[in-house]
Amino acid sequence: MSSLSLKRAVGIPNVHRAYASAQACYSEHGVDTARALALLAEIPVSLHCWQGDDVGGFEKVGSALTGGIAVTGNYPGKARNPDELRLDAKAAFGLIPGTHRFNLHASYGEFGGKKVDRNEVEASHFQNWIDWARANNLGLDFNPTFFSHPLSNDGFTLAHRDKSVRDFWIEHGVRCRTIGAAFGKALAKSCVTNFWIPDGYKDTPTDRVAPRERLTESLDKIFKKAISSKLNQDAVEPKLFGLGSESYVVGSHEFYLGYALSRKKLLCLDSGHYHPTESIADKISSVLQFMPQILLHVSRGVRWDSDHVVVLNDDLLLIAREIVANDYSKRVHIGLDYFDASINRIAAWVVGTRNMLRALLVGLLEPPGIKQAEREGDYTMRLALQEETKLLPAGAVWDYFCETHGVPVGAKWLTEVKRYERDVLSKRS
Ligand code: RNT
Ligand code: ZN
Repeated sequence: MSSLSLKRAVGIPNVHRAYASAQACYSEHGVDTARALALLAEIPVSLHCWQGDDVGGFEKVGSALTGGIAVTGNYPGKARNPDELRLDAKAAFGLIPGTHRFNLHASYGEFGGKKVDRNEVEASHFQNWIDWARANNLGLDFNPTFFSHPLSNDGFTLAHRDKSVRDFWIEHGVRCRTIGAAFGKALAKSCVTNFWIPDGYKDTPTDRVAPRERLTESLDKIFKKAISSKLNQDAVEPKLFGLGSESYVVGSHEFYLGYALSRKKLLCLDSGHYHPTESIADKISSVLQFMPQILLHVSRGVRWDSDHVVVLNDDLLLIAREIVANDYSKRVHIGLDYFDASINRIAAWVVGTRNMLRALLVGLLEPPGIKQAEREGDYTMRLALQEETKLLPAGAVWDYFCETHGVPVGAKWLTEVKRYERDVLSKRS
């Protein structure tokens, strides 16, 4: 159980009764619920800091979000400084069962009122985050910030035609890996540092090659220094398009697939970064044939890469199922990546993370008869069992997991969020 103070032991007899009955039911289907729960408790999810303040960061007040990503909504009470963000994140962690991680962007450093540019960031600017993570038993992940900056305003960073601009961003990348390694060392939990850049063209380019050559060269410079994977692991994140890069993205899927394979990096699969009917669930077992580990950015696109809060839909269930059914949980780092400013931001964290965990649980509770049917070529049986499984009492097992991990069962967590909103968030101007 996490040490986070908001977690408290609750004793609800109904939860135990319902669990006992669910346990018996799953057991008839050959599923050991206790084993599923033990495995679920071991899977960390990395909560993204940027849901807490609409991808704002703390470099300067009111800096515009650029890079072709967008947050919509104006719900009151967003975190205005690192202390508030930590308080909010802690409130969210207190409503989420298990031991997890927190994912920072470089723009969330603490610079003591001084102007520290991206090519000057260092681990000391994240000391408060390290101390907080240690105190709350959290691992930290990291991301260089290649957007919301004057030197990214024309849509290019590491692939920029101007060498001095590239050099600025290369230095940022180099420093961010060092910061990631410092996280890993301080917390004795390896950090995943994920590289996403916005570079691309709104309209049809003539030269698709040169920017990709420049990106390869820049990345190679960033990754030149070997860093122990015990401290830091690098990931690279492809994308299909962004706002303002509709026609050409330098770091496309094929670009980074090749880069990750040839340079032994983690590939980051973001569920919003593909064609709308293309699911990253199917990509997991494909790329893991050829690389040891990957990172996921679990998100939800609605009509486009809109980064809606993750809900328990088929997409999510499939992604989670692929991870647990194939025993990939040590090879797939699960991060969340969405940002909704139209609802309570703590609730957004809690809903998305609880859904991620619920989806993993549903995968862990899959009756072995389904695989068996497929092995025997009985696809009628496979389909029938897949459908029957959908209404097995996974909810009772989930409630029991929440209860035994000292977090609210069912929608009761919302009462805590409402109280926090009244006592804390509503006081923010
Ligand atoms: C953008 C990428 C990237 C960002 C974060 C904030 O399309 O998904 O991961 O969302 O870095
Ligand atoms: Zn992403």
